[in-house]
Amino acid sequence: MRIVVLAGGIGGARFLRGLKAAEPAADITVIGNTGDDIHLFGLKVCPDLDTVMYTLGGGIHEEQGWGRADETFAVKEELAAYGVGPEWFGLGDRDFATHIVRTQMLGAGYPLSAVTEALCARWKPGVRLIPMSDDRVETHVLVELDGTRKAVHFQEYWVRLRASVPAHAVVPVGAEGAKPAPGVLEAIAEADVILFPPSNPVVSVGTILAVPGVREAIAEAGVPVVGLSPIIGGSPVRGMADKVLAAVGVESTAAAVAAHYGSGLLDGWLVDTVDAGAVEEVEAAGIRCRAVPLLMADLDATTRMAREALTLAEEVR
Ligand code: GDP
Ligand code: FO1
Ligand code: CA
Repeated sequence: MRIVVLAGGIGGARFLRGLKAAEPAADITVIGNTGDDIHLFGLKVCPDLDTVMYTLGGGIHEEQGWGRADETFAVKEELAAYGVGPEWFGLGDRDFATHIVRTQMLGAGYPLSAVTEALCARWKPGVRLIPMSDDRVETHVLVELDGTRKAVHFQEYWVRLRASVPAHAVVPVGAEGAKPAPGVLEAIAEADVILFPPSNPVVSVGTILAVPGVREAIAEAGVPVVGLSPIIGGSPVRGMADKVLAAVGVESTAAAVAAHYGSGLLDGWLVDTVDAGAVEEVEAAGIRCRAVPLLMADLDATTRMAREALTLAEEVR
């Protein structure tokens, strides 16, 4: 079975672990969000690609969900001693090596998709990880700071400001002119099923869908498209997805996120059992819906979620 997954960072990566366990023989292609990417200290950092790569490759800091296990911060401390920041972004020594290799290869002329493949040769994530585009796309957030509106990089909004200031818009800068990376449209066209993991609907899956051609390819693939809600009981399980949903005018409920994707894109939607009351509303909107436990508490629970998503895909096929 060929499965395509549109993934952000932690939510996508953890779900993929369950999917691999549920379908060990499946051929899984992950289309990764690169709107979170940021240039720091002259290096290109791809948080969501790295989170997927480290999580599936066994290098992730498990509790934190991003960055490397057994990390140290000597380089960051030395940079700070020179007065060089940003001090608010925690790049560790082990992680730095990844960004150095990536930046060196990009400088030598390799596209990000080839660089990602090279990095994955070390981590062996057991999936094919492709960035959504080789072109630069950077999510910016229009915020209100000290009474004035200003666009800041998504990482500044998320990590430095902790999404605590009003956000008026989320803009994937560069997306309109970006081309899907080699293999993205092909994987979608050849998929047997397409899954939206419980990733951020705005700044993860939404950004991937903003690359021209991706949404159309999914709609035209003619195969089941099934998503899992990252919102349980009216709140994100972790992070501040409610803030970016509000910025695009979407309520933080499992049903509203399904409606945001829409029946033109989604065939099936899983909500958590606490949101069983939303099933009728989602189905009335033309999306098949089931309520099942959606907390990725451990690998077993996550594996069951992946099985439920594939079962729902068979039902709507
Ligand atoms: P990020 O790039 O690291 O923010 O990760 P993603 O975009 O892939 O996923 C973030 C989303 O994952 C958040 O909105 C969370 O609500 C959701 N999430 C995290 N853990 C869980 C979980 O156990 N169950 C569900 N249903 N969603 C989760
Ligand atoms: N998230 C944080 O909340 N604080 C950090 O200092 C931080 C550093 C960081 C470094 C590398 C990396 O790959 C990810 C990192 N993240 C950090 C996570 C990440 O940037 C964001 O939480 C996600 O992209 C949100 O979607
Ligand atoms: Ca992210």
